Parts: sequence; structure tokens; C-alpha cells
Amino acid sequence: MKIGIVCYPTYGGSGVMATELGMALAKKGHEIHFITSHQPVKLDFLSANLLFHEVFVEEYPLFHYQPYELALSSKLVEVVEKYQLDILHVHYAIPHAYAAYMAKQMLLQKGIEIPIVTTLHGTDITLVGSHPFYKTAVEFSINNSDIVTAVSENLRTDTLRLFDIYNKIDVIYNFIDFNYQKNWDDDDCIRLTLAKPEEKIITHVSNFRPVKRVNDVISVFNKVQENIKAKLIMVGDGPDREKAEQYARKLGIKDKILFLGKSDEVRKILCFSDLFILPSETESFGLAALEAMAARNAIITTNTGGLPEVNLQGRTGFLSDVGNIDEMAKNTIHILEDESRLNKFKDAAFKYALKFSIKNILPKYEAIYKLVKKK
Ligand code: GMT
Repeated sequence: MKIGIVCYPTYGGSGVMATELGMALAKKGHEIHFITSHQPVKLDFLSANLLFHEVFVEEYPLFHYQPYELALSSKLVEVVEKYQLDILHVHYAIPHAYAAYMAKQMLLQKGIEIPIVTTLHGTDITLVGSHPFYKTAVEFSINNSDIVTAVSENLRTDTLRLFDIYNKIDVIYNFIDFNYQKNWDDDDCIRLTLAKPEEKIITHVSNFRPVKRVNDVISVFNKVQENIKAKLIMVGDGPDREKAEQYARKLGIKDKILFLGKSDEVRKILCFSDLFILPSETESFGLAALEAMAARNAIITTNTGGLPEVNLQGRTGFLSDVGNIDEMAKNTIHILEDESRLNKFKDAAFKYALKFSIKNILPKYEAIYKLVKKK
């Protein structure tokens, strides 16, 4: 099939998912066209099966905001027509589902019918999408997509609660492509650049936005390091990074924390890590936690949103109420203080992550593509 994929080409989970999905589909022989503002960060090669079409937005002094949706929908019309695409699959409703709907209408006038698959990822529904500024347009785009998928049961429930939806929503979980999951464990030099052999490694990866509650990571670690020899690796960047660094300095534990910024080496870092912390205010799925599990990390998360669908209480790790620092610290110490217990959690986390292997998820997307093509 010839599939156009629209996503945010940045480090966010939705962009990573969309890119890895496109690459896996291309490997299976589908012709994949990425239509995005920049080449997606994870898209490391282009081939006859994998093409990239850049959406340009011209700057013009009259515009306070650049009309990206307009440029995107025009580009979608051009690419669908030129390459005779079968389907457009848009990731993250804002503004992609809306732009795809406009493209579909423009193409209909030319006698071309293109089905739209929209995948909802989280904040396009919860934090941003349901805001009164966007709600009407998001609701309209969801109801007018040919197929809608959500990345967790919880996100489906939230969508139905927050919007007036008469379209069906299928749940297709996020996935891990284990083909990219190497084992760097043997390379001790890398571990030694992060921590001493006797120290446990705790990791957090995010975009450092307020919803991630990065200061809770520091607070939990502060209590843990009083009991266990450990290092904290903070990967990513965003508005709350400076605040988190200041907080660590204030607590006098800055020397035990490495702030690495954005990294292309997340999988490698996670490979040396023992435990991952994700204390988010809300999380539709928590792809970062799943990636940590795939690298054999025990996980400590909040019990919000779709996280209980990824983290199993007492098996892959523990879940606590948002902001319950004492409990998260107590559970982290409980896991880390006993080597055989830690290994049990790590093994269970890895085993559960296999359920989300791309091998199981890819056929579900292929099935909906087939269905929507026939409609
Ligand atoms: O707005 C964000 O937090 C970014 C967004 C993204 O594009 O990565 O994250 C959402 O989508 C991810 C991929 O499906 C999920 O794993 C994240 O849980 C979700 N973020 C939130 O719900 C806060």
C-alpha cells in the first residue's frame, strides 16, 4: 500500500511512534511518504520505499502566526495526487487531523477519495485538545476521520468523556521495535562514565514540561540516595530543566545527578540503568516507561492516565498517586536494596514489554489500512 504519514518530527513519543511505524511498514514492502515540517529525527535513512516531503511555511510580515495547517493541507493534496497514495495516517490530532480533513475535501473536488486514519496520542485530547480554543475543531476532525485509534484504553475513555464523539475509536497500543534494542551491557566503559560499579543507576527521560513533574524525580531521588548508593541520569530538555537543576543544587545532591539534555542515545543509556521514574501528572500511555522496560528497567510511575496499562503494580514496578514522593521513594528503595528482587522486577518488566512488541502491533495497523481502503 502507499501510505502518507503526518507527525511531529521531534523527539516526542508520537513522532517516534509514527516514524518507527513508517520504517517498519517500509521494510514490509509498503511505500511510505512522510509529510512533515522537518525530516523526523528517528528517520535515519531514505529509500525507494521511504520518502520524505517537507512542508514549507513562508514567513510574511503580515502573519502573526505562520499558517502551517494551510501549507500542510496543500502539501497533502500535492503528494496524494502525485504519488497516488491509498491512505493518509495522521498522528496527533492538532492540527494534523484537521489539515487532513481539508486535504480530503480538496481532493474530492478532483474526484480523488483518500481515507484518513487519525491516531490520538494524549495531550492532543487531554491538556491541549479539550481546551475551548481548540475543542470544536478537534471534535470535528475526530468525528470526520475514517478510522480513529487511541494509544490506550484510558485515552479512548478520556476522548469519549471530553468530546461529543459519534465515531468509533479503536485502541492500538504504542509499541517497541526490538530490532533497535541492542545489548550494550558488556561495554563496561560506558557504564563507568555514568556511575561507579557499586552505584545503582536511576533514569528519567522526558521533555521536562510541567506535566512530567521533574522536581518529583529529584525529590524521590533525594530520599533514595540517603539509603542507597545511586546516581540519577536526567535525559531530555524543556521548560522545567533549569528549575530542576536549581532544586538539585539546593538539596546539595547536584554531584549525584547527570543532566544529559536531549540525546539520540536513550536506548544505550537505559541499557545501563536499573530503574526508571515517571511521576507525571497525566500520561496517556507513557512510551518512555515502556522503552525503559524493554531495556530491563524496573519502573516507578504514578497511577494516572494509561500508566496502569503499562506498569503492573508489584510486578514490573510500582504505581503511586501523583505527588506521593514518600511512597515512590519507599518503593524505589524496596526494589533497589535487594539484588535478586531488583532482577525479578527487571525480568518481569522486560517480559511485559514484549507484549508491546512491534510484531504484535504492526498487523493491527495493517488490518485497519486494509479495512479503510475497502470502505
Ligand atoms: O504532549 C506530549 O506530552 C507529547 C506527546 C508526544 O507527542 O509524544 O506524548 C503523548 O504521546 C505519547 C506517544 O503516544 C505517549 O506515550 C505519552 O504518554 C503522551 N503524553 C501525555 O499524555 C502527557
